[in-house]
Formats: sequence, C-alpha cells, structure tokens
Amino acid sequence: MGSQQYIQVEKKEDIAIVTINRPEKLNAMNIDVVKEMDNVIDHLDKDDGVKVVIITGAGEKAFSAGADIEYMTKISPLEAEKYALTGHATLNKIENSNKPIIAAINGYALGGGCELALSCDIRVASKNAGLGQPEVTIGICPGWGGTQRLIRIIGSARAKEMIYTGKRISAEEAFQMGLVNKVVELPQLMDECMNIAKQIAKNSAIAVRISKTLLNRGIDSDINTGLKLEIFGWSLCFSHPDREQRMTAFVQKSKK
Ligand code: CO8
Repeated sequence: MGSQQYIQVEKKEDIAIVTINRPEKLNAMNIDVVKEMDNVIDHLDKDDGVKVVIITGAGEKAFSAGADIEYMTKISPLEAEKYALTGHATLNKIENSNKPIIAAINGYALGGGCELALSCDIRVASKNAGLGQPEVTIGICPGWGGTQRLIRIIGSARAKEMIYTGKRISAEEAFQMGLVNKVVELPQLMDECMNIAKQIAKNSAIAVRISKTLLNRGIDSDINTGLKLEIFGWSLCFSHPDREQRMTAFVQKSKK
C-alpha cells in the first residue's frame, strides 16, 4: 500500500479500519488525503482477506470537517474541477467497492465529510456527531456528490432543506430522517461498527457483494430492470461453492 501520511489502515481479522488522521484540522480532506484514501480503497478492494471496511476519523471531534477550505481559497476554476473530479472518483470507488463499507461517524461530518459518509453503505454516528452540507455558507454548492446522494437517502424535501440552509443537524436528527442507521455513545461507536461488520463478515462474501451491486444499480434503474438484474445476480450465486456448502450444511443440520 506504500506509506501513508494521512490515512491509517488497521486490520482486525477480516475487517479493515481506515482512519483519516489529520485531527488538528478536524480531518479535513486536502487533495493528498483524498489521493491516499483512493489508494487505500483500491488495495482493500483487491484484498480477499478483507470482508468489511470501516471508515472513521482520528480523535474525538470529527469524522471529517470536509474539503480543505484553506486550499479552496487559492484555487482556480480548473483546479476546483480537478479537486471535485478527484473526490468524485474516490467516493464512487467507495460506493462501488466490492466490500460493504461502514462509516463510523465519530464527530463532525460536514460538507465533503458528510458526502464521504453518504458514499458508504451503512452509517453509525456517535451522539456528539453533527452532520451537514454547509457549502452554501462559503459560496459553493456541494461538490462531492451531496446533491445526488443525499436526496436518494433522505428524500427531496429534507435534502433541499439541509443543502439550502447549510444548517448542522445532530446525530439524533440524522437518525430520525434515516441519514444514519444508529446512534451510540462515542466510546461504544467502534464496538457497534465492529459488531455490524462481524455479522456481515460471517455471511457469504460473494452473496453480500452481489447484493450490494444489485442495491446500488437498482436504485438508479426502473424497477423492471432492477428486478431482472436481481434474477441474474441471484442465479450467479449458484455458480459459487459457498452457496452449496452453506445450503448443504443447513439441510444436514436440520436432519440431525
Ligand atoms: N478545511 C480546512 N481546515 C479546517 C476545516 C476545513 N473544512 N474545518 C476545520 N479546519 C481547521 C480550522 O481552521 C482549525 O485550524 P487551526 O487550528 O490551524 O486554526 C482546526 O481545523 C480546528 O477547527 P476550529 O478551530 O474551527 O474548531 P471549532 O471547534 O471551533 O469548530 C467546526 C468546528 C464547526 C467544524 C468548524 O471548524 C467548521 O465550521 N469547519 C468548516 C466546516 C465546513 O464548512 N465544511 C465544508 C467545507 S466545503 C466542502 O466540504 C465541499 C465539499 C465538496 C468539495 C468539492 C471540491 C471542489
């Protein structure tokens, strides 16, 4: 994976924990942070020993306070385009990774930080977390997929309110609107994410992977296309020995 300045990776059996490590800047993502994250996701995607990934931020204050505002004060429209493209490529990789990815939101998830969480499959927040898309307060619109993913997750009215007002919402409010799956106390956050990850990791990796693809492709397709894809994905599971072993084990156990 090479040495990383800002992104740490720790493996606990078949679960990888990826930490944005720039706590002095509330884990704001400058272009190097994004490039390192991209590199890490590429490597984890190819690592058959990893079944689930958890992304979090270092420290007790922030998951990520977003794109680097200091950097953005200096850049031209073309550099801004490059920054947005780099972020999009990485977040698309996270969204379409062949592993399920859980965001452990341990504090502020603002702007690009919220967008990073939106690209993950499951979001668990600590009680101290605050989520928001404050871009309009600094003269830009969300630029790392926020206008597209937020609306698909929480619906048009709520996404528009969050983006137009730029207001920060609490973890509890985020839970009420379906933006996060669960809220726990900060010291329990990693245990809770590990529990979810372990539950997923026990299952057939290929079946989880196909489910993820079907869910992701289906949401942007009409229902008949999505249902047809489901039949292909479901049938494909029958080509894998894992399916046969698991079904046989179930049948034999129930005969005893
Ligand atoms: N970028 C750079 N530095 C940051 C950022 C950031 N997003 N957020 C915090 N920091 C830095 C602060 O400047 C400060 O640094 P220093 O100690 O050197 O002065 C340090 O982190 C600590 O921050 P604060 O002192 O501000 O901490 P507070 O507890 O007082 O406040 C807040 C915490 C409320 C989170 C506050 O820091 C804040 O409002 N941060 C900005 C949040 C924000 O607006 N994020 C959205 C950024 S825009 C974005 O993400 C666009 C995404 C799409 C990009 C598309 C590419 C073109």
